[in-house]
Amino acid sequence: MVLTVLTALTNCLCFSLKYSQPSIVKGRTDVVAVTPWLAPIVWEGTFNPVLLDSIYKPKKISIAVTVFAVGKYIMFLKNFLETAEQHFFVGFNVHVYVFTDRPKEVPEVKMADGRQLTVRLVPSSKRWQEISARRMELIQKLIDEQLRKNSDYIFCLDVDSKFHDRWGTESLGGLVAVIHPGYYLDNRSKFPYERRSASKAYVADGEGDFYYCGGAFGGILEEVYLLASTCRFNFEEDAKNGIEAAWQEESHLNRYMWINKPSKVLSPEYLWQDFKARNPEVKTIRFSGVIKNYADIRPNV
Ligand code: 5GW
Ligand code: MN
Repeated sequence: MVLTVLTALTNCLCFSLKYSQPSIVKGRTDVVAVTPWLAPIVWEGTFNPVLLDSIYKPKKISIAVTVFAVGKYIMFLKNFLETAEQHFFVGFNVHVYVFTDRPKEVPEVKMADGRQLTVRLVPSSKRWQEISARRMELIQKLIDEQLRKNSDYIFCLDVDSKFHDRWGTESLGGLVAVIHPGYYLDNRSKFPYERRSASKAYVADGEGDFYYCGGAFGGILEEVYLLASTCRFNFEEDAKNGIEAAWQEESHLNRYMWINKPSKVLSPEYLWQDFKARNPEVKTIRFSGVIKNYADIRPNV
């Protein structure tokens, strides 16, 4: 008993923290902060960042990040890494794994103590669909070969994006998905799910909860491992049958999240798009996709 109490005390610094009293009747009323399967939907104003950090700090967690910068997409990496230093899990152990075919062009970005970067070489590819197909496989391999030894959580993020505000411990969960900023006000019939039943990414009419981003997902290693291996398998099955889902791995991810409900859902604050005007319920933008000139950056397809 004494031991339990001691452990409980050392496991959370929140007992010594002064913070405003939580309420179960007052809070944000303009957004929904919980899914019908009782997963939190993380919006600004629904959590206390200082309290959350104090809960996770003594656990000495490590967060792995995967980011692909293949071909000309290497040009986005500097901004991504520099802004991650300012906003992504500041004060925690973060290990960024950069997958690139241009290791010499990986920028030198000064990282704080407890943060590091590793470059993993990938072959160049003319067709994005090939890179995309291999992304899940490479994430799976990374978890197998490296992460089980040194990481607790993983986030897989698009490189053509940057951080503007805190992305931290409030985002941690078993299986974490981000709501796509382009569709969250729409009826599910408008979601760009894969609609052909021949595809393993198929979502039927009248099905689907939300439309999630392919550009950011994460969670604990084992959950992301299952996601990556399932999406990879389904992607390859489709390829064998000569079918490619409407939005490639994003379609497979959406199918996966329909079957396996995420245990934490991040609001579109966690992946906005720079070309989109901010809606009133979006009180802060934490991470956003930058505007890109497709003709400049994509290989010829
Ligand atoms: C993407 C589309 C067509 C051709 C090439 C690519 C591509 C994507 C590429 O040449 N190199 C590369 O590293 N990527 C990675 O895939 C980047 O991490 C990128 O952020 C991610 C997803 O592709 P995006 O960002 O172009 O997709 P959208 O849906 O965010 O526009
Ligand atoms: Mn992107």
